[in-house]
Amino acid sequence: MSEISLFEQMQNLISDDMLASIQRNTREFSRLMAYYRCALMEIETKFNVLNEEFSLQHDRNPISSIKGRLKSLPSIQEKLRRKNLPLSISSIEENLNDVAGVRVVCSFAEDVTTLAEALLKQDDIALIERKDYIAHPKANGYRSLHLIVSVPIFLENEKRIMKVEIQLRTIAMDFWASLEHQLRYKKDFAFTDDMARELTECARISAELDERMDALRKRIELE
Ligand code: 0O2
Repeated sequence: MSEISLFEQMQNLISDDMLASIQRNTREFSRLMAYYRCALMEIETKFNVLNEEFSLQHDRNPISSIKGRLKSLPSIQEKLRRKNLPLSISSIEENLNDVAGVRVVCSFAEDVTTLAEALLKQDDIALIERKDYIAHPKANGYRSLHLIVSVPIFLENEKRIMKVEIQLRTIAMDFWASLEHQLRYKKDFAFTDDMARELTECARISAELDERMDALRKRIELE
């Protein structure tokens, strides 16, 4: 008896119409992700340019690292389901603000504000939403400045406006958020209240560290 591959078995089960629809959606999804990748490149370049200019003027880099990421298909599906939104290509574009995300880790707390203001002044950038978790940290101590912006990308025959989520934070804020994320998602482990309190206390210490480092920077720059 000849062996039949899993793909052939699926093809036998799925109607031609359904197969064509899956292929069409896959193509459209890949195209949308390519547009988001272009938007990430635009935003990353803008921050690289600001970093370059700032380092010429002030003799130091305000940005420690810039990292872009695209949300994975399972995370997109999970978020749409959780929010009771339709699972479609147009729904992704209309309803999700964080398919493309850029994390900008800054040296000092003041750099976060300076960079955010410099970006928002640019005439091709529009601010959609601002969440200031630095002025108003989350209950667990999480701090970062989140901006949802729109940015144009220029394709061969069209201009598209894409949404990007930008998270700006200091090295200390990033250190806390990365470790908190690792601990929170540790498999088969329930966080106790005591551990949550300890993490919030660590966030307070990291905020104090930022304040002291910023004060030190100001003293050095005034000398
Ligand atoms: P990933 O993979 O990091 O992107 P919304 O998009 O507004 O519907 P939400 O949750 O209100 O959803 O957005 P918010 O508060 O702006 O936070 C979104 C992102 O901020 C999260 O992305 C995290 O990256 C980060 N974040 C928010 N709160 C915390 C926190 O308490 N700890 C840490 N470590 N990070 C946080 P996702 O969705 O988790 O995924």
